[in-house]
Amino acid sequence: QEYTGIKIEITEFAEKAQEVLKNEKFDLAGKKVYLVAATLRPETMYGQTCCFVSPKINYGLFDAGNGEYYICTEKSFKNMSYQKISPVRGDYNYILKISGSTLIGSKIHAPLTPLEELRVLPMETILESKGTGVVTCVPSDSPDDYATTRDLYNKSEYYGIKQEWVVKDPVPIIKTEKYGDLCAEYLVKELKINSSKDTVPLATAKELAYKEGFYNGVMLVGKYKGEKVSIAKEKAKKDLIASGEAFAYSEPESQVISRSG
Ligand code: ZZB
Repeated sequence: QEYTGIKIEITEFAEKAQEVLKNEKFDLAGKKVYLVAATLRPETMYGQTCCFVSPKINYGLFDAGNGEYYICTEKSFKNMSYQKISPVRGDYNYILKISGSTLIGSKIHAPLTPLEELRVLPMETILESKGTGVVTCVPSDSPDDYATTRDLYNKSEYYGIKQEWVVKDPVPIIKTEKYGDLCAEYLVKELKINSSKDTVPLATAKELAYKEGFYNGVMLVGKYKGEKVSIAKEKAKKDLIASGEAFAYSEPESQVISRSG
């Protein structure tokens, strides 16, 4: 499974996270800290509206070299350390541990999205075993992200977040004949998905969205506007890697639980 690791810079840590850094004597001066989100859809980064972490996962903060630091699961950084992504091969000792729950509310800057300042928000269905444990939110084209965003907006108090942190409306970025320009919203409604916990119909929606987007989708925005998704995907990935905003990251097949989680 080859993912693109998207570097999402934390521009202001949530208060609880700041305390963790302080207690661990991690001084942010001169350093850049990124959440690394694993994606199979680099061409959709134009539609990011937040970054999800799991409130149940303990992440590590790792030295990625050149004053850059990554937040992701230990297992994913271990894989990275054997893929020339980190400074020392096979060295995956974390500098500190930080729980997803403390990161929620942090301000971030993500590549390609026109929305300047986004937030870190909770997603309870993130699998610790897959990718980096960090998921970038594209509610226009990912049914899981659409359903989670809707739950977060409608029950912000229950989730312990501020409603104004949630970008309510997805940004249209890809058009298909079948599902229009917001395929995730279309499919969530079509399959009558009520909550982000409806995992079975959400897995069906994800498969349908992947297929239709890849084979019949056309970009509505960005450098590859008007091009087919199947073509824009590789180009967008190359661009993000060339600009230093992303890297290729593979995961051994045996570590992947299932394609749809
Ligand atoms: C942005 C994005 C935009 C994604 C989209 C999908 C879609 P798969 O196919 O099962 O391997 N993801 C990554 N890591 C995790 C995790 N640990 N737990 C839960 N979800 C995770 O899934 C890969 C996709 O699942 C990744 O690509 C990521 O969301 C999410 F428009 O990144 B994606 C139709 C899907 N559309």
